[in-house]
Amino acid sequence: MDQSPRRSWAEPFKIKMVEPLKMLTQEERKRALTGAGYNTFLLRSEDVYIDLLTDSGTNAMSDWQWAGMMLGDEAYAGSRNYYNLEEAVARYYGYKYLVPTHQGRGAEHLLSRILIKPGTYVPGNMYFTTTRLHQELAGGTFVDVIVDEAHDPANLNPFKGNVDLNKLETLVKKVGADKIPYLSVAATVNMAGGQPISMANLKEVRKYCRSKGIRMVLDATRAVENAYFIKVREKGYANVSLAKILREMCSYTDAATMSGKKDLLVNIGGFLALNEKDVFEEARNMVVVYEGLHTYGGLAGRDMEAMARGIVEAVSEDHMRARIGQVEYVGEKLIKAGIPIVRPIGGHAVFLDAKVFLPHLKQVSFPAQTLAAELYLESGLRSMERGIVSAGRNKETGDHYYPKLELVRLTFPRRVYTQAHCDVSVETVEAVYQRRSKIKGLKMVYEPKYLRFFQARFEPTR
Ligand code: PM9
Repeated sequence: MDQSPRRSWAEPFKIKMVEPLKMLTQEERKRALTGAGYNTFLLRSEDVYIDLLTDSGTNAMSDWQWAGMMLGDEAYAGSRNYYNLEEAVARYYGYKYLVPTHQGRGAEHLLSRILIKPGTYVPGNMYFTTTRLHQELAGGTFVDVIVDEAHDPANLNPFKGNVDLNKLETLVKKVGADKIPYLSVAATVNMAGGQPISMANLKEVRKYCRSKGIRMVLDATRAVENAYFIKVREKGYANVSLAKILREMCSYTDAATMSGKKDLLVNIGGFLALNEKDVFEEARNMVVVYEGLHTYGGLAGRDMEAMARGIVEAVSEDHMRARIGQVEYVGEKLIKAGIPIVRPIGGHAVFLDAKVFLPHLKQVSFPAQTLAAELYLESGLRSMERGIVSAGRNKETGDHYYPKLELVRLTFPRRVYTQAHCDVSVETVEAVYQRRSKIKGLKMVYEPKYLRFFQARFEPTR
């Protein structure tokens, strides 16, 4: 990574197509927010000024990816773009077999149905919403085995995504290795604040799992961002390419689920990648039931081509330095302004610590949901709650889970916003911070059964 000829993290691209943005008046924003039940997922995109809801499917594609879209082979079976994707996954991720899916949860669904039997346990380095739900729907129980530091927003451990081997061992001793179909490792860990897992930890966990005959499945959704953190933070990797680091990470696992909508710079797409032939055969059988034929998995040929090309672009050192550089730029400005955020700054987003931001609100008054609503009211900035609402309910007791982390995520789509947009976002957070003591909480007035954060509705408390 030659940094000398360029200032800071400046983007390694120029813009040749633009999409106009508009900002509603405060009165209009208030109406939009009330109409959306104080849930940023229920806002119309047109009513949003800067959209930091998610980095999922919101990326800007390159001219090379758009050119690839024109080469879409829209055959029902055996599209050439499927073979291009298969080759790219084998080369950059190293898995033998590929099953395309419409997005990440399609892959999670297939894998969970195949490997998880009722009464089994799936340990993981923190839960992710869709991943855990598919595990539970298949009859499994998720068990959190991430290091304690991950639950502490202020802890500066550079690898807060690491698996705690003691926690894993305790589970194995308690339930037996034969009750654990696989260990789920995410890189980076979204719900912990985009925190990476180290190569040393992956290696050590692999050794332990091998000795017990436990499979490892990688959630590779943001694995290239994780590879970047390994490169800049872990001893021995400074001069290793991101592509090589990624291959090494994957080599310690048996399979991967992938939401291509993040690292892979596309608007739709995902896959399940495997090394075990029999599991692959099962997945290929099931994909035709739930997604589409095994050579398209719910995607158009052009979507697969864009994703195959995105795989190549994702490991570009310049791209990743600018991508993470932008997130760090925002995070550092917020730290300077005294705003409480999760540290170290994550890969895909800056996470505001709503418990510290709004200390007068109890967790049952949904501080992160409230803060996300206030950011929208302030300037039309859209963010996402990642706290008690996202955590859902314990299926046994019916009570809310009360996660230690009560966060609001400012998530950066790749190659979409400029430094000036970043500055406006920071100013918005600062303005809400100034008036934080006057902010009142919310109550939930509608709660859907699954993944409630998407569609729940709220009203202000008096
Ligand atoms: N992540 C995100 O905004 C999409 C909406 S929230 C459910 O962060 C991981 C680590 C993810 C992820 C989605 C999925 C599911 C799996 N693993 O959205 O189905 O961050 O493509 O992927 C979202 P799909």
